[in-house]
Amino acid sequence: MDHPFFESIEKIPFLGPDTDEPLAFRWYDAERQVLGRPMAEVLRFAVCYWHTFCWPGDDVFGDATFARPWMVSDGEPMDMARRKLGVAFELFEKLGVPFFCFHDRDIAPAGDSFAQTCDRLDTILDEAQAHMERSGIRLLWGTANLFGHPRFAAGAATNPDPEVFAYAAAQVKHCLEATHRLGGANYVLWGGREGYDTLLNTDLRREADQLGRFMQLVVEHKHAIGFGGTILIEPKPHEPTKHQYDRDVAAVFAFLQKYGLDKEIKLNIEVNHATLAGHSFQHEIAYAIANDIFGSVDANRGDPQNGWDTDQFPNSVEEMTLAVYEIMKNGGIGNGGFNFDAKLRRQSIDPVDLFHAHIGGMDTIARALLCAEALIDDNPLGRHVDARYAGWNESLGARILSREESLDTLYQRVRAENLDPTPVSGRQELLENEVARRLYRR
Ligand code: XUL
Ligand code: CO
Repeated sequence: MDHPFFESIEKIPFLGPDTDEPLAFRWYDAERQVLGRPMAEVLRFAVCYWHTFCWPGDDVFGDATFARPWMVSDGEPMDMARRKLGVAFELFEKLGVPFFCFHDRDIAPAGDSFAQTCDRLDTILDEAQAHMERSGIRLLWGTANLFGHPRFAAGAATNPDPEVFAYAAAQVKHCLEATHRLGGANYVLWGGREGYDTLLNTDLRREADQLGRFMQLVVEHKHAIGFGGTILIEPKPHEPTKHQYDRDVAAVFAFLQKYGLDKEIKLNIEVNHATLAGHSFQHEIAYAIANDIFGSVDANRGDPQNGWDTDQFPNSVEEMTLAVYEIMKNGGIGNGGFNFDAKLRRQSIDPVDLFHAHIGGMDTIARALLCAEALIDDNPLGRHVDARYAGWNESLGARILSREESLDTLYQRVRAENLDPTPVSGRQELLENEVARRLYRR
């Protein structure tokens, strides 16, 4: 059929910032050394199967707009999955991304029974594995779709019916093992419908315990099969449910601690989910790092005027720089990566639009990385922060933290020494200028 599908498109070259060629990278130069390593290794880009190959361009008001040959309505489902797989690897290879991600239902169709559904996934994943071996492209994460089928309408792990919990558990066991077989670096759990629509029919305490037990089962099984990757939860405040339990990084951290999982599970942080929760992306990254639960990134952004998950490709170097700075100054992306869990706009109907979208997203993040590198090398923010908190390394601060002081001794000291601390400037505007002058460096 369609091999190559993107017929007129060659492998995307790096041509540098001055090129007029639209199908080229201006900033993403896989080999360029940044922070002591090649950019490709520092960023670990991934393309997602879901939006890129499975979303047909429909919305609640209108039909599919993308004419993709693997989405024809009378097609045999396994043939369609194979077509999609071939085109997917063509895109990954032409973009030169090192990783991809999938939901089980994105990559292989459901069957008539649970057993057939599992067999179909295994069959397609065997073929995916052959593509991976041939191309060297690796799996950043796998995940199970526990939200699309009507059986999950009232949640998966948090469903009032334990049989739905059992079904979800069986699906995750199978998908986790498949991810392990493919050498996946992580396994993601996004609580698609783990939340509520109305408290009138919801037992919050019970649902939290169900979700806690579910996550414990996943972690126990990870260890039982020897999966060395990281289990990641992806927070989101709402959509599809009115209130999702994994609301934001702070909510997930509290949940993990309550169920004894904070050393076992880390977070996959999505830009659009952060902003929907009323946070900046930088905040969510920094909060996760500060609590040792940062794992990976879904780099898709929202629209500042829209209050829903628009899943757009990143295009703000400024927003990305601050988040990439947080990540890089704290040791980097580690086992995670920058995944584009992003959608084209519905009118972007041409196959080439998939390239424009990913090139723009990769260039935005690559450029942000260069700005972050300058902020790390020159260290204007770090120096200011160190100086700002210096008192905590010295006698009084150190004594407070090491429990040598009580309320009473502090009272005596303030009284005896007549302490009268002087306010100091936070220098916010200066620091904003320090960031601004390093943006858009070459
Ligand atoms: C949904 C979302 C998912 C997760 C994986 O908003 O982001 O694609 O990344 O299930
Ligand atoms: Co996501």
